[in-house]
Amino acid sequence: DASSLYTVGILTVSDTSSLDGTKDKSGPLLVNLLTETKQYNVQQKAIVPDDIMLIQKTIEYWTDTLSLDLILITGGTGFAPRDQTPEAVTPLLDRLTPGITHVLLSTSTNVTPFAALSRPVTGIRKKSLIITFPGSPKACKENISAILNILPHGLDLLK
Ligand code: MTE
Ligand code: CU1
Repeated sequence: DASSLYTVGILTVSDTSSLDGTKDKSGPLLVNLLTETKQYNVQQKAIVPDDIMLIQKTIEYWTDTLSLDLILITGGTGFAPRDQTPEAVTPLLDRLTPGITHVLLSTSTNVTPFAALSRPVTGIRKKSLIITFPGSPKACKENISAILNILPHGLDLLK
């Protein structure tokens, strides 16, 4: 039943998608990939522009008030001046999870050397695991595939 599923929030960070939600392909893709495992209940979905305060407000609500098990964030991890997802997420983390960050980067650079140009941040705030992905659907699919097997055990340890 739904109460045994891990609760999830999916946050898309993109100036473009925040103005026109139909432009967001990565958020819905992540929802589908998680839902089809039948282990996750995506309770929250949101799109915000590349704005540190709006990113942080959303994460704080999902962690501190809703206590979601898992928060996936897509977009804003690159080098462009507006890419500031890592800077928004990092100060909110109680504990870093460098092993997950390592898996994201090592598997991704096997696919494309350009993966070195994303700046993933992963960690724990209160009881929530927070993971950032790049903005493209391709990168999101590669990243979630790389950690899907280890996620449930990690989430169980957080309870
Ligand atoms: N990671 C994976 N797994 N696959 C990819 O195709 N693209 C890279 C990188 N990470 C990519 C990837 C490229 S080309 C860039 S510029 C950054 O992610 C973009 O990150 P952003 O969309 O969060 O700004
Ligand atoms: Cu790129």
